[in-house]
Amino acid sequence: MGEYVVAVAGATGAVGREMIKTLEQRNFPVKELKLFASERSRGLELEYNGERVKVQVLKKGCFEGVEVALFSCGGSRSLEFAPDAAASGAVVIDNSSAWRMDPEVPLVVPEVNPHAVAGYKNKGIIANPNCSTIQMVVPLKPIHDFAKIKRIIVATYQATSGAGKKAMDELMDQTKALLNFQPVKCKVFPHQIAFNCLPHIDVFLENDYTKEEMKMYNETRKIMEDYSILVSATTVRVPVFIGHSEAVTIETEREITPGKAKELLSNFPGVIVRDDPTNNVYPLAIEAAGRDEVFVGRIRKDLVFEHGLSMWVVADNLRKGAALNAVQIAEVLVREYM
Ligand code: NAP
Ligand code: 3JN
Repeated sequence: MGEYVVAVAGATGAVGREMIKTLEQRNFPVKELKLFASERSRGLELEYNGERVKVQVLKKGCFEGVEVALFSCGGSRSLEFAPDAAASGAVVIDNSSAWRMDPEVPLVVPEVNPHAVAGYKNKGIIANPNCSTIQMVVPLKPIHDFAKIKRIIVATYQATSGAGKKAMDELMDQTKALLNFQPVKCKVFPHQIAFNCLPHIDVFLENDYTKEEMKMYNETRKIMEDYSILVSATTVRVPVFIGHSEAVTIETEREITPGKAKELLSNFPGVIVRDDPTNNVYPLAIEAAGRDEVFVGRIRKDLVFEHGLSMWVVADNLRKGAALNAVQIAEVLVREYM
């Protein structure tokens, strides 16, 4: 395998920094690493493999010579700069929602639909799904293949890091303020997040769901390549720094017992089953933080659907939910196609 000129756009953000760490930890074949962010970060240096790399300003033409470009600098920048990077010859792996539902852009979770990477040839862009969708479809894939999922009802418990670095700071600042009997300031979230839960992630849409909830609906169907699957999601921000948790209930066409689901999940790449409730063993955000796998537990027969299962799914939203999944896509790309 060769080595590649790799760029990270949005390198200074919560996800961008995790991307740099992930490239290093997974020994991605990097010939040269270029880092881009906004004017605010001009001149800043970030560490990669023991070396200091200068952050440059993202601008048209900056991707000349880049072969793989990992984007994590927001949807409007992706819309503006991804076509430019692709035109310069880079394959863009974009972490925003900007390109996810474009029929010509593949939306990939490597454990689920790695073959879709081939679609990068259309526009030179591959989309990385939303974090809540990624961690849900990984364990649902083997169950879908065995029993065909008809409906999914999911409630999420999403960490503040999903909303970026400033959102994590807000949770920290509010927690400190409240423990010192001081008033709190709300800048990132519309209400106090410390010691609270907000059933509101991204904007509200005409159907009264949020955009985050509709991402789970639309993206799940595209990744699973099955538009008959229905998804009802309630996405909730909770006062956790890292690690999204999800209560997932599914209805399947064929019966699947909890035992069979555990067997399938135990053998599926990227999944760890933690399911021994009598000994208080189930997935926890604090244990998933910093880990690559999706953790699944509380697997039980659902009491509502004739063929139904309920489970608790936890993953590090910055790693499997964002940076790691993007780097895994890049690994498939260079291994199979470049
Ligand atoms: P963040 O911590 O706020 O970081 C934002 C990054 O974008 C920073 O590097 C910032 O650079 C850069 N940026 C902002 N405006 C820019 C501009 N005008 N030109 C160039 N760079 C600019 O946010 P984050 O949590 O890392 O998320 C970044 C993006 O990733 C999000 O907007 C979202 O699209 C995507 N995301 C996806 C998932 C997922 O579910 N897969 C999860 C989280 C985020 P400066 O430091 O210079 O401002
Ligand atoms: O809030 C979370 O936990 C995940 C957030 C993801 C996110 C944040 C800002 C913009 C996205 C995303 O990836 O769906 C976007 C976006 O729409 O690009």
